Amino acid sequence: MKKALITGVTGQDGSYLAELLLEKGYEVHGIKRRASSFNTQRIDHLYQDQHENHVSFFLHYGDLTDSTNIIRIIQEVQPDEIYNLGAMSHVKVSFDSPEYVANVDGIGTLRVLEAVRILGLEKKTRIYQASTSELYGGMPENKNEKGFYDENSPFYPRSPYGAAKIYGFWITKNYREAYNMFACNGILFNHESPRRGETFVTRKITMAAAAIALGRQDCLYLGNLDAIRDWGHAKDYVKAMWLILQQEKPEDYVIATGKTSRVRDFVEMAFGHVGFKIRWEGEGVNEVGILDSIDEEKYLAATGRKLNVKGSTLSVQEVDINTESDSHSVTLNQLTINLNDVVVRVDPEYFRPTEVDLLIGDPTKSKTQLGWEPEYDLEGLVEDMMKGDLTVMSKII
Ligand code: NDP
Ligand code: GDR
Repeated sequence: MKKALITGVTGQDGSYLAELLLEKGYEVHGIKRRASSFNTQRIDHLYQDQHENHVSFFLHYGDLTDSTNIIRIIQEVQPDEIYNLGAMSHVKVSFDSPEYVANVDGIGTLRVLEAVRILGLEKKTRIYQASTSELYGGMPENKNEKGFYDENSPFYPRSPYGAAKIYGFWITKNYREAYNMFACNGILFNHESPRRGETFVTRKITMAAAAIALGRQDCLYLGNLDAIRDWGHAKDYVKAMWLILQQEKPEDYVIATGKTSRVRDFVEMAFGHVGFKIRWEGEGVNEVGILDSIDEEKYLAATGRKLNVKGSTLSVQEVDINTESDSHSVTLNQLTINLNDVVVRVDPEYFRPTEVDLLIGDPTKSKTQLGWEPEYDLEGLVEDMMKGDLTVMSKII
């Protein structure tokens, strides 16, 4: 039975990767941070009672800022594969805590590599480093002749996060060359899912579209509507991580879809899932997204609720039956949504001091060498996220 250690196991990718490796018959160990409230929601379904026989999923308390802890866990586990996914991964937040990001995302990578070397596991343990398209910084002149970023494109990070991750990238490559370690970078472009952190733009949009459609929120505030990203599904991307460590030779790979969309396109698709058509008006910080029309059949199919239309007011009647109180109360909620209401506004608070305008990756090497093929396209991704968030929002009263 192969053993894998995942840093960042409680995050979006860590949870999908743990599922994948358990399915493949691995013994999976994950590092979680001590927090004052629960932070294991994404992996709770994988929990196994440690007193049972044949346990294959283990969690260890730890932190990438703590070398002794990293060394001890790696010594204890003796992993065949380490996936270093732990990071402060929010680009905008990295401008607020640049030193911390350098410590976790940059030096944290060194701590993992150095632990493997100190413990003499260079020949045994393969290491995957979660590198990122943020390394390219969206510099137009650095794209290849086909107009994509690939494994040979120069880097130009545009945030403390990107600057920390570039150290992680190079130190991984250096340990591979200096000590003959099987250490690889996956340069992954944006990937999302129903488990995506709630402050990343896609999840923020799908949560708000679901909440607005159910009458639980009035308006979504966003930053740069014209940022362009290459969005894939996290479930597909963790498969690439695994494939990278199964190759004969350690190499770096770009993982991307090769297709782009703007933030505003994602907004239109998410609202489109519930039958809402958005009309954009105004310019710059004054631009707004207005609810232009509603396709009632799509709304019914997505939400299971029927709209009552009266002029430009659409209402949904909901019945909440509260069986927890002694009186078993029944409440009728009248939710109203008005056509021509502003449902999206720009808030400059979400602008970044330096922005990455456009990212598009060239997946040729990963498709030909790894045989990697994503299953989800953008429509499938949006559908999966909207279904997830409509379920979540339907439960909130
Ligand atoms: P998440 O933000 O969802 O998860 C990050 C994980 O790192 C969480 O488990 C978090 O723990 C953990 N973590 C944070 N700080 C520390 C620390 N000091 N010590 C140990 N663990 C820590 O990120 P994703 O799952 O989306 O991304 C996984 C990795 O891939 C990250 O390194 C990210 O930078 C990188 N990446 C992500 C891309 C994407 O589009 N998703 C694209 C390219 C790269 P906790 O739950 O306690 O906060
Ligand atoms: P990104 O993802 O910075 O690409 O980093 P994010 O979803 O945060 O932003 C994507 C783009 O959308 C614009 N944007 C907004 N972003 C957020 N978060 N909130 C908003 O309200 C908003 N409005 C517009 C941003 O300006 C940006 O251009 C993600 C992370 O997962 C990194 O860890 C990873 O390395 C990269 O993807 C690849």
